[in-house]
Amino acid sequence: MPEYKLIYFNAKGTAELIRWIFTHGGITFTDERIEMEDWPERKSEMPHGKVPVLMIDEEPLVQSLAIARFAAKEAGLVPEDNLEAAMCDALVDTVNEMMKELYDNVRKYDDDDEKQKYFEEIFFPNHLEPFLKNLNERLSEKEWFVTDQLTWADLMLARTMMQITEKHPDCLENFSDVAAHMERVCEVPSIKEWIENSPETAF
Ligand SMILES: N[C@@H](CCC(=O)N[C@@H](CS)C(=O)NCC(=O)O)C(=O)O
Repeated sequence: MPEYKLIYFNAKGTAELIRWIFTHGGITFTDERIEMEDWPERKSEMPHGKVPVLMIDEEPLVQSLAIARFAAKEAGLVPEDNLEAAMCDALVDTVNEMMKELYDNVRKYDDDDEKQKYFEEIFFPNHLEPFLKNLNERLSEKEWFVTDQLTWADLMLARTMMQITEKHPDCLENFSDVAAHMERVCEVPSIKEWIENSPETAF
């Protein structure tokens, strides 16, 4: 087994899914967290000046989703079946695209009230709500999103729903099956233990 070192900020951000995947797979990794004040001098060490970076022995792997997919394969969280694996990718890409839309827009506003207004008046009705309706229907019939077992797509979904509900606690009010899915993932013993013991961070 190679040595894994995941380099990111002292934050959850786009690294937390990768941490969940390694943890769930019982794969040992070094969780290197860079403090913001050290970033200017560390940035030039990273292949594209960005994190997360996964060092696999001496080899750097970049891009959070490429790293997560790699880790998920190592952890047995990607289905063997090609179509089921693609279904996982499709959900992960959809969630990622939606979150990019959210972050690209909220960063335009300095004021928290304006961010909230954008969320309530634009993001929720146009992006999140239609997605949740679809998802809720599927999850009313299935325990896990793609197969009858947990995949990395379930982890991506639950992690993202946690992130959203931390800031907007009511948004799953009408989507009880999505809320139940998030709770189900958080009750998986490995994930539960990680959540309980991971450091408090600003984001
Ligand atoms: N598409 C890349 C984006 C990488 C990225 O923008 N990372 C941010 C943190 S989430 C970063 O390194 N920001 C610091 C900087 O650009 O100096 C990925 O998913 O890994």
